[in-house]
Amino acid sequence: MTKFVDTQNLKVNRRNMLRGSLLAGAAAAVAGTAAKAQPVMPRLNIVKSRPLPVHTVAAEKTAQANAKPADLTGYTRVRQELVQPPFAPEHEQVATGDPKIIEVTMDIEEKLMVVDEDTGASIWALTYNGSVPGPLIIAHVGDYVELTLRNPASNAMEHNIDFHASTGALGGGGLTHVFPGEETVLRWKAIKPGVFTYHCAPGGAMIPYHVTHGMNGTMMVLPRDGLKDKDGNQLTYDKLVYVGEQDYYLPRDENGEFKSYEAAGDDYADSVDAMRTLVPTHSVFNGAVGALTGDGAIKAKVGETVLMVHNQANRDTRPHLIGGHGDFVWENGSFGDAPQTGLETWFIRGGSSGAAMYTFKQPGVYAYVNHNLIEAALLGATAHFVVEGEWDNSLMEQVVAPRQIGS
Ligand SMILES: [Cu+2]
Repeated sequence: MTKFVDTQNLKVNRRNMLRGSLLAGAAAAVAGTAAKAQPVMPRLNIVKSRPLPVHTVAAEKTAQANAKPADLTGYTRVRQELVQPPFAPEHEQVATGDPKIIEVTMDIEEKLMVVDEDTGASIWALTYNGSVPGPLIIAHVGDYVELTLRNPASNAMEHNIDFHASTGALGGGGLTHVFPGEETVLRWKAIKPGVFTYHCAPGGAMIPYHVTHGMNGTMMVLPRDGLKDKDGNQLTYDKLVYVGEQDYYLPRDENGEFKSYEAAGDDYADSVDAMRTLVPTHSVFNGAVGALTGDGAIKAKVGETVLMVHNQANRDTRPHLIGGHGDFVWENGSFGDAPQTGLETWFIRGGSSGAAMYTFKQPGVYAYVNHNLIEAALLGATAHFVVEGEWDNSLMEQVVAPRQIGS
């Protein structure tokens, strides 16, 4: 059936990891590695990156060509059509039937995106399926996820994917390096329930470069019998909202203006310098300032329960729903743990996803922010929920509208 381990690819993958940069693609091609597409090289002024020992060691451990094939007897195949954030693909909250093989496809797209219309700040984003964050993928414990990852020949760079939800081979990162013009198929079993980050990790400084250019997203693995509170009572949601928080480090020119570049990868050297400051120029939801406000605001109704899934692949964040709460919160993302209850703000570690559930009790506009309010107001980390319904005076009432004191 599907190839288990492609030793030809492994050799190339290992070279990439050792070198940890885009140059590895060209080197492999020049060295005569058979049948590898010559990547189209952007005009890069590459800083030589030192590969991290952990990557070289782990990559060698993936070369287990004599491993037994997985027994897929009894599994049926279903295709999951991925959708753009903040939406979720069609899914069951409680699984029916036996575990399945869930087929998904992601096309890698390197594209120029406006980050902030007001300043014209833009980035050659590196994306899964064209969006920042990449699409939400949903499975249940016991299912297999079978991903076809395609890197079109029109792209400039090598990419891969590391699923924090998966087990082994750098989360699949060691088995999925694809050059422009290549595709690969990875199948892994979901054995841990929760929401987990996935991200690109080509090696060395290319790892943070790709992650801070948008190449990350969330994999959600539900327990087969759905979400539960600490007493085992079923928790269900009417709507799932998927927010990806993205820190960008956009290079500026000598006048402080954001620089623009002609092609994906052209900003590499400048980006490495900007990333070294650890100070993001932007921290936005779903790719751009205002992506989830105005026309992009999320709609809900009083009485509706919303599951807010929040991804931050690189940097700590602290989501807060202004005017509401986290009724049930899995801030570390693990659905294997009982959710915390009644939180005002929750903490999501960089390199993870978290989830919070809330039932709206009042109509109006709610701001969903990173409650580092500097990041919310100045860097872009704000979304809006617009909630319809009837106001409940028993919960809040404006007894006296603002007026002159003493009038
Ligand atoms: Cu990538």
